[in-house]
Amino acid sequence: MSVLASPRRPVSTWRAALAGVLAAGAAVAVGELLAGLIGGVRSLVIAVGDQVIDLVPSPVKEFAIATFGTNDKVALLVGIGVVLTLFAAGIGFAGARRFRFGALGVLLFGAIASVAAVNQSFGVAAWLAVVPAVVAALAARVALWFLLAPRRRRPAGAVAPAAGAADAAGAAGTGARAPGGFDRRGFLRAAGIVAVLAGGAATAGRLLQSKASAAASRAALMLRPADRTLPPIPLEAVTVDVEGMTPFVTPNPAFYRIDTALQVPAIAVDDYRLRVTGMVDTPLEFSFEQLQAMTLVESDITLTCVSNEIGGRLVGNARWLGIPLEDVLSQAGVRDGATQIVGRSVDDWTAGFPVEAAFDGRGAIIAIGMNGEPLPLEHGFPVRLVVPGLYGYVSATKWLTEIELTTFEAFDHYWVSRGWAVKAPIKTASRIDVPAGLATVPAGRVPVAGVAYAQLRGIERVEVQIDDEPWVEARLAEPLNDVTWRQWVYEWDAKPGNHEVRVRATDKTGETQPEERVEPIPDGATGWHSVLVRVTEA
Ligand SMILES: Nc1nc2c(c(=O)[nH]1)N[C@H]1C(S)=C(S)[C@@H](COP(=O)(O)O)O[C@H]1N2
Ligand SMILES: [Mo]
Repeated sequence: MSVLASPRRPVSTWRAALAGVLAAGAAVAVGELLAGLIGGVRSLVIAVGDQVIDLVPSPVKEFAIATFGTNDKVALLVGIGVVLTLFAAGIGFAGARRFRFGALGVLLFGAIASVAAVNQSFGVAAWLAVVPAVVAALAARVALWFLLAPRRRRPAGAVAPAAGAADAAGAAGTGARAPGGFDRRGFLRAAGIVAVLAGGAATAGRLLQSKASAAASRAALMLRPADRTLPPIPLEAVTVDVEGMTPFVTPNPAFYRIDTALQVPAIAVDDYRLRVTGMVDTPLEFSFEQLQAMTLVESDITLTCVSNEIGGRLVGNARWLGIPLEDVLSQAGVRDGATQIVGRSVDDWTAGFPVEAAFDGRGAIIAIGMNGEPLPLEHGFPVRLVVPGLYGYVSATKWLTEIELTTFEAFDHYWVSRGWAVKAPIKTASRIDVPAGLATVPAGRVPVAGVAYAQLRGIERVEVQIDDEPWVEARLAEPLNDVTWRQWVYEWDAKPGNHEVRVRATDKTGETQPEERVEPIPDGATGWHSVLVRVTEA
């Protein structure tokens, strides 16, 4: 390594400085990545920042707050960035003269970060807290060496290889050294490689950290019990006792998930804000605590997706905990003329539904809980909307950050601007769950069972048809309410052979599901669900 310590020709100042800054960038990026990968370990930037805050005398802190106000933290991070950049440029400059000086700078750097990391990590062993700082310092040293190291020169007359990386191999054995390593293009390429690697690592680290902090925030959250509770669900009454039957309450991990989010948005409760905006008398803003302090109600609601095919599984039933949407809107005061309530998520997805749906007593809620837990991250943690009777794409905004009062003329929400219907009440549907399609069962008594729903209207009747026989009525379990699904069963006396079993439901307005099959787009599928069953000799 002695050759590294004494390059014959110093590299240019800008190159040395850039090498130092990029090495520091690599260190910061590695710190972010490890903070994302190792639970409880903090970002090096944040650890150093918190350490600075701890060390700074309070008059300086007060000055900072007075000067920068709520931007004081941004100002601190910018300050750290500037100092770090200058320090890093210095390291690059020193390293270009003598690599060991640069390495010493990196070591100092790593030591400061280590001390900060140990002091600022809570509930993490010191040896673990120090890992990101140590690895970051190593990464900085490697990056610095990569950018400043001398390369073997090509033997005279050799054909220049296309890729700079081949230089060293092509020149092995000549012993000639080119101090300062790369030519200009080679250096820029190397600098680009370091920058891209660092950028990727930092981005991945930030994403992992926000996910981890949202998960930690959810794990630590104890929801307040409801002010208006519901009695436990009388499962005996609302279910049919058939093996393999769909559970009445869908367990959270089994609840269907539909959204446009590639990466589940991660919001920690402490960072959460809900704004009520647009055509209201008083725009409002709520923290999670403020929302949770409002009247909390429980509500059993079956949610479904407009994209659900006939007989599909994009439907689930949960006991939600939340604040009546009406309460929040009444507090803000909805102005005359507002016709549409738009829910906007943290990732700027939108859904919109009529204002009446918040005030007609159907029980639209701003939900914070699902089946006795905080909302799962994939189902909108920490806050979402649930509106009985409406398909999810117009109503059920997850990761809700804004409720905007507007008109239907003024705004097309996400799926409306992509060709789906503006008004999307849930259509009456019924599904055969048992026996499964293409099942083989022995002849004799075969229970045919499933679910049916007609949110807001309620299910009046479910009928089953075997092949071309007349329709026969199934036995309905008790309804829990008119916005949840209802189970049904028909005791079929199955004869050997292949049979088609069909179902249709009628709602309490007397409407029976139409036979005609239509596709989900633009406002939900119609048609009768059927399954083919093979019945063998008993
Ligand atoms: N932020 C956000 N909320 C959203 C969506 C989305 O893409 N982004 N999809 C909606 C759709 S189409 C449906 S059917 C429901 C599904 O809710 P779930 O995933 O909790 O079952 O969420 C709705 N809320
Ligand atoms: Mo949906």
